[in-house]
Amino acid sequence: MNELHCGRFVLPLSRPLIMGIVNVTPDSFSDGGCFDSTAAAVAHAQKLLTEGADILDIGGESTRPGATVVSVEEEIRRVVPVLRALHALNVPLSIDTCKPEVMCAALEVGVDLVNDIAALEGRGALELLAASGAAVCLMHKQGEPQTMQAAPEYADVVVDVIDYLAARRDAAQAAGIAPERILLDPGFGFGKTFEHNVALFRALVRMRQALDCPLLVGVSRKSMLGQITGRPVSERVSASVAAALLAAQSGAAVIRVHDVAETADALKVLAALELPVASCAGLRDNARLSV
Ligand code: 7PJ
Repeated sequence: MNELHCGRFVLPLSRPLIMGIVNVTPDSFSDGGCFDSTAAAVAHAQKLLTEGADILDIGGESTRPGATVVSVEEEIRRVVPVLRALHALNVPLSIDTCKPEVMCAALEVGVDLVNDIAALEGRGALELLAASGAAVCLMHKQGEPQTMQAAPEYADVVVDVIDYLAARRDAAQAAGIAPERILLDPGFGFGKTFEHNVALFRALVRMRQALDCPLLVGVSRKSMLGQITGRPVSERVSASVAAALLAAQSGAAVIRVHDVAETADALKVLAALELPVASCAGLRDNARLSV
């Protein structure tokens, strides 16, 4: 599949797409209340567009580990005015929610993609999406955001995640969602230890092949990058850009990021300079031989 059918748009997947994160949450993971009004969220979204975002992902509930649950009414109150304002801009709009009622309200406004960390497991969510023209991102998580980092366990994290995503992809298709409308996401940080996240990142190429479906990767500013660099959230831009680049090189179709301008530059460098995979391996082998 080399295009994504995404509501009003058909997006080519010949290069990795940048999904820019727009939080409309006072308690959000890293934007912490800076963009909690409609006007500020819309302004932030416009900035991300000028920086090179291909898709805007609007979220009204923080799903960071330990975050509190937001009511349906409150989430709709946060996101719908922002979606309405952005809809007129004619750019691909995504709603980041796991609540079918919020999906419904967002689809009524005309969002092009539903980004669901619960992979359309909510009651009526599959049917809702099937009846729309929107694309969907089906993400893997273990447990619920409030408790998921307590003690995540897997028989084999890569196999378990592939099996889950394959089952949700099949359920979506059986409900009537066409394959060209589906993205899959291993869900970095959602009920995963550092080692689980590393194993999944290293398996991106394998996952892409096993699932035969474009992948979305979201590692921007996440704790795994804090563990690697020892830096707090506010200082994880460089690590996030490095991880975005590696995800793109591993074949990710969509990269979900906070820092759009920096990621866009990095992806331009990748597009201009990328060596064929085989010759990269050759160089690495040569380098090893010469030391
Ligand atoms: C993800 C997400 C992710 C998808 C969040 C954060 C936490 N949606 N929503 N994938 N993460 N599809 O941005 O740190 O990884 S919220």
